[in-house]
Amino acid sequence: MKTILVTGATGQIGSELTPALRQRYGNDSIIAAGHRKQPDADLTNAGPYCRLNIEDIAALARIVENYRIDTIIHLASLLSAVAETDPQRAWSVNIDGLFNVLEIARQNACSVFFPSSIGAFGPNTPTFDTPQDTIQRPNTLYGIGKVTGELLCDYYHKRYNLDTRGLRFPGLISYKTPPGGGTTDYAVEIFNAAVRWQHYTCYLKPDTQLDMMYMPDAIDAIWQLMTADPKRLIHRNAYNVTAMSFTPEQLAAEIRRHIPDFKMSYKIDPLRQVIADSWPRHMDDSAARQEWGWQARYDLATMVKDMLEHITE
Ligand code: VAH
Repeated sequence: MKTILVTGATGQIGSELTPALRQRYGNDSIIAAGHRKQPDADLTNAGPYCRLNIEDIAALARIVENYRIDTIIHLASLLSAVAETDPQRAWSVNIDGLFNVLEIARQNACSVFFPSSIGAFGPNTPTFDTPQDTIQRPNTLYGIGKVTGELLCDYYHKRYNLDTRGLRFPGLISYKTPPGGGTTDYAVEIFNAAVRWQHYTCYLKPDTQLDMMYMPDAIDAIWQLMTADPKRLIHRNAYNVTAMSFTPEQLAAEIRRHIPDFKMSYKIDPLRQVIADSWPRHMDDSAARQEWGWQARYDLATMVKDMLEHITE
């Protein structure tokens, strides 16, 4: 990887991945692209930033050709809950956008990273120790987009020998950007609420167990996968990866170890509860461990401690 384009660079993953890649490869080797007019200064001051609507293939082509991009980390996407409120726009951004990336990557021999998700599984997928290879019939537009994306990336690898690689991320927890309309956003919002008000009203039921991962592990996983020996990659699109699996009440209990007065109440959001209930509880990520050495560093206790320390700062 020498010149990398990060689409969706102002989003939850992109806003942390971009500076991390700039640290490894140099500021001018990482071109950040987002739909926002005024992204954070630390994104634009540290290196190239381009406004990009991922639905505009000509604009994408110009960026890839002008900067001689050799790798596209494609993060531009609508998340699960917001996608259900506007499925037509979600299809255009999430799938037509990915198709644009794969077509431009094919024409310019770029490698492509695609973030899949636990959302790529559905209600009849085994919910515990979800296998790497299993049934995938999601019933959300977001999930349909993720399965389609996995299949498209595999197709472009097999048909055109494009170097496509992907990860099925669980819910991602971070403190640098506000939540962006996902189903797992509660696990991000809860920390600010706990520090400021010692109270949070959760929109998922107390026993809704979901796979989760702390953002530093997600950033490491992307880099490890994209620099892995291609000969070892069997399940390119896309690897199950997880770090922990917990319920809202378990997360609240862990926060209470640091903020004893923290209280949690519940006001269920039917849309996001239905989406969460269709997802697995815990994935088997042994294929990622075997094929490219995946290993999470953060668990529930160390993630909560680190999140609270940063937010309190
Ligand atoms: C969402 N945070 O909630 C994303 C993610 C597994 C969840 O895909 O939509």
